[in-house]
Parts: sequence; C-alpha cells; structure tokens
Amino acid sequence: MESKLKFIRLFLVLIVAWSANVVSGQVSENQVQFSNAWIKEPMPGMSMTAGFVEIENLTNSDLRLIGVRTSISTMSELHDMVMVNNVMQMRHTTNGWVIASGSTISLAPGGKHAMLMGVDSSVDGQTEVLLEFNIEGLGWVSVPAVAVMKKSTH
Ligand SMILES: [Cu+2]
Repeated sequence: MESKLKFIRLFLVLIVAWSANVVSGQVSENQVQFSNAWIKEPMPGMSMTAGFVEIENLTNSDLRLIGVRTSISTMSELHDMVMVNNVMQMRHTTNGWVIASGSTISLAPGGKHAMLMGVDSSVDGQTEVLLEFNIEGLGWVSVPAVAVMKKSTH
C-alpha cells in the first residue's frame, strides 16, 4: 500500500515536471509571463496576418525578445509601426525589443506585432495556434493563441 502511494506520488511529480516543460520550454513561469495571445484571422484569400501578446519580464534583469515563429506560417517576423510622412508604415525589427526588468511590452494592433507570412489557408476563426517567442539567452517559449476575427489594420 505504501509503495503504491509512493509510486503515485512520483508519477504526479513527473507529470507536473513534464507539463511545465512542454508549456514553457526552458523559460520558467516565474521568469516571463505571457498573456492575451491571439492572432488576427486572415482576410479571405490572404496569407498574411499578425499575432499579438503581452509579455511581462518578472526577472531582475532586462530581457530581449529576438524572434517569433509558428507552425501555421512559413515566415514570421517582429514588426513595429513607424510614422513616415504622416503615414503609418510597418518595419521589420531586426534587433528585437528590450523588455526591461519588471515591465511589460504589448504587441497590439496599431503597434508592435508578430508578422505572420505564408499562413496556412486552413486557419480561420477559432483555430488554435501556438505562437512561439524567442527570448535571448532563455530560448523559445510556446504560447497558445486563438485566431480571432477583428476589424483592424495592424
Ligand atoms: Cu507587419
């Protein structure tokens, strides 16, 4: 009886360790907090869209977001919006973005976003997508997101 309990306890510990590893890669939940992840449902016939998320740095040092990827797009880039001659244009951010210790950056419509190109045509509203973010020195983190129909430009 006692050995059975021990076995169950070990089993539970293994499950917890395994699921934490799958969800967050090398990054533990008390280092970086991801919230409100979603992607804009692609317009009919379009293979481009954008993904959004809020990322909070819970560590004592500054972090840098350096990459994004998904399984539903062939190419993904970090994009920022800049004003050029009174026109908003998006720019590929090649250096990534610093997330200062204790602060949050928002990828949101009208600003920073994850540009997704070559998006699988089967993606529509309600599709569940894993957005993966690369934090310099910590590695890739998978964040579940859902495709949502939203009327907005990014
Ligand atoms: Cu873009």
